[in-house]
This record gives sequence, C-alpha cells and structure tokens, in this order.
Amino acid sequence: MIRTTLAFLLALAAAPAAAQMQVEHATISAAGPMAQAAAAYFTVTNTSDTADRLVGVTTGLAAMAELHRTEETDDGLVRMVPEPDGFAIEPGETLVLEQGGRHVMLMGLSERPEDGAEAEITLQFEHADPVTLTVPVTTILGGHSGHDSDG
Ligand SMILES: [Cu+2]
Repeated sequence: MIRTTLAFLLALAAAPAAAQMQVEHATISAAGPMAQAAAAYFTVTNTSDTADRLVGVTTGLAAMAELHRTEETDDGLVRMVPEPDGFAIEPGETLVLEQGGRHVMLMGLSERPEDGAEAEITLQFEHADPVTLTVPVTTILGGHSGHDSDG
C-alpha cells in the first residue's frame, strides 16, 4: 500500500506542469550556405483545452525571428507578410508551418547555415510554457527566399 502511494506521488511529481504544446517535424531551411536568412518550419498541436497563440520564437542562430505568412497577390506574385500577433492554435488543433505557407523567418544569422548542423529554438506561447527543441538545419539552393534585399 505504501509503495503504491509512493509510486503515485512520484508519477505526479514527474508529470510536466503544463506541457500543453506538442511540437513535431521541426526543421530550419536556408537557401544555401550564403543565405542571409533562413526559415523554420514545424507543427504545433495544442493538447490543452485553452485557446492559445504562438507569439514568438527565439534562437541563438538569428538576431531576429519573425512570424510570417506567405500569400499570393492577384498578379501572381508571392510575398511574405509579418504576423506580429502570432498564430492562433485552438484546443486540439495543429498549427502547420511549412514552405509556401506560415513560417518563422530567421534574420541576421549569427553563423552560416550548414547542412546537417543543428540549432536550438524556443517557441513562445501566450499561455503555454515555452518549448525548446533542437532542430536540424538544411540548406536548399533555390529554396526559401524573398528577404535577400534586407541588408
Ligand atoms: Cu518570411
């Protein structure tokens, strides 16, 4: 009996207090090793019963990280639009960041993107605890671009 109670208490103590965001398929993609910017993609599932938002990302890889969406204009041009308020994630829903869609723009890279490298990023939410994960870096020539005129 005592043992059972102890195990139960240990299980309680080990349970994360607010691990309510499940992050998967994370990757950082740069358009070649000379790229001035890179993009981070991942999926976030809100496993809580509270509506939440992804409001920011920080990483040592970049001086600045912005949340962007990609949209096509009427004349067929593709442009990226900053989303300073972040992306809503309803309870039980999965937010998808992917090439050609929503993404995190990493600007002011502190090092050259190197295929096979890894970078640590931290996702910040309006309500849930931040989630830090290590993400593989890939360099794709002709991949994500559009901020080349930044500098
Ligand atoms: Cu962008």
